[in-house]
Amino acid sequence: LIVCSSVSASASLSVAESSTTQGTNRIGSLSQVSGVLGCQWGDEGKGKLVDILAHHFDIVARCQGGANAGHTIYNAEGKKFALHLVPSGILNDDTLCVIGNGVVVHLPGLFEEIDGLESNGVSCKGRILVSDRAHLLFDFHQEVDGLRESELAQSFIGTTKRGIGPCYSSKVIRNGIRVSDLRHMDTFPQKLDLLLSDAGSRFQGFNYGPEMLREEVEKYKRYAERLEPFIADTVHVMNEAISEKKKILVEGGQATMLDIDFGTYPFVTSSSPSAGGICTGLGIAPRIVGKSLQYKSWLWSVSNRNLGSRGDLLRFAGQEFGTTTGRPRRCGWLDIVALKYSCQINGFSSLNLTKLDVLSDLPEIWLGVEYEVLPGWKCDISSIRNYTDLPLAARTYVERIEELVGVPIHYIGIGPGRDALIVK
Ligand code: 2SA
Ligand code: GDP
Ligand code: MG
Repeated sequence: LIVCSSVSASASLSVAESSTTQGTNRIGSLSQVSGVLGCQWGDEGKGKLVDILAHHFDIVARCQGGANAGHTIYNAEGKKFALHLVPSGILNDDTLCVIGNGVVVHLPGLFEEIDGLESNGVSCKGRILVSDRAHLLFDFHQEVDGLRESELAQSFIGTTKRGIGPCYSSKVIRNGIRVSDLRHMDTFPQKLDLLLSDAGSRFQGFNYGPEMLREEVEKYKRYAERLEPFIADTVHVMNEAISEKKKILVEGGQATMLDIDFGTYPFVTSSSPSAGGICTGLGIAPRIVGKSLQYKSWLWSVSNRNLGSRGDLLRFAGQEFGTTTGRPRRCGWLDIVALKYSCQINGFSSLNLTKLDVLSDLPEIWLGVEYEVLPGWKCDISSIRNYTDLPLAARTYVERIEELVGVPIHYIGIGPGRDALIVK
């Protein structure tokens, strides 16, 4: 683990840096390879922290998942951006954004995202690399995702229908098509034919014929040309960067409790959003991977289970609607047992407690450990930037979580904007 020794001041960090000397040191002590990973069921506000921290890193990389992720960030003028495949470092001009080998890439979606960024004045040229080993997620994977959910009827997973499971299935049964295959258009049609006929034989409702194959191949010939300048051997890029002492920030999609191995199976995604995914999804050795951080102030997830009126209250206060699908997110009190489990799996060295501001109107705040109840603070905290200026009840809540979990909280979110962060 290599720790960087100095940090330059930045516009995006002006609040954090002016808050306390300790705050500045916290940012300065981020290790050479750091990760922002979700501790629970996703949408903790990872994108916001990645955008804020990006200034201190040379590379921001995604290692898993695909466009099922939705990361909401705001630029210095308060303009909102919703990212799905492009890493949340893109608003910081000096950051190189890498989409690693562990990501599943839907090219129409990626190009749409890039076009949207460019039309809003964010230059992407030469700033995004896509791994030649990443798997291509086709429109048909999305269709199959929907068909599979319908087949499951009452037991459906509640996927984002972005084709994630079917694409990782193709990868694992080894008939998937990778980005590097776009460089071999002579064999591409045959590979796609195999993939489509596999889906056709599996799903009755999947209509596939030679016309569809022809159209898809033509489309991908154009995509191959457009993608060429973005394609790279990112494993080499990452390891070269490490040997040159450059700094890498890994942005997780989803979260540990949605991990295919460690999550609430089968209601999980099909990748590894926990720390292990950094190594497998980018080709970085475990000994290099340093700190991982991220947390939010209450437990929730996007799902179909009814949580009753308290969940609704938290959801509306926190504007908890999926960034990708717009679905209402399931909200509930902070689950310390799940959080401890997540800390164990990931070995987090510090936590980012987001959305403390959303609890501000509540008379009391529950903690999911024998349902401990703490007093609320009942006042607006969104303009506070120094930890010591928070009301005593808010500090008690933060410190009790640290005590229960045994990991320090170094970042506290008190609003969605770039400046709404307390560095403790
Ligand atoms: P999938 O689509 O195959 O990955 O779905 C499998 C399960 O994983 C959950 N999942 C998510 N839960 C919360 N947030 C997610 N990302 C989007 C965002 C959510 C959105 O970041 O805003 O817009 O709805 C996400 N992605 C996957 C999903 O609910 C299934 O339980
Ligand atoms: P991610 O998937 O973990 O990157 O999270 P999303 O961006 O999908 O969802 C988090 C939502 O909470 C977004 O709408 C953010 O703008 C918002 N958000 C992040 N941090 C805070 C915070 O500290 N306070 C409030 N009120 N909103 C926040
Ligand atoms: Mg999200």
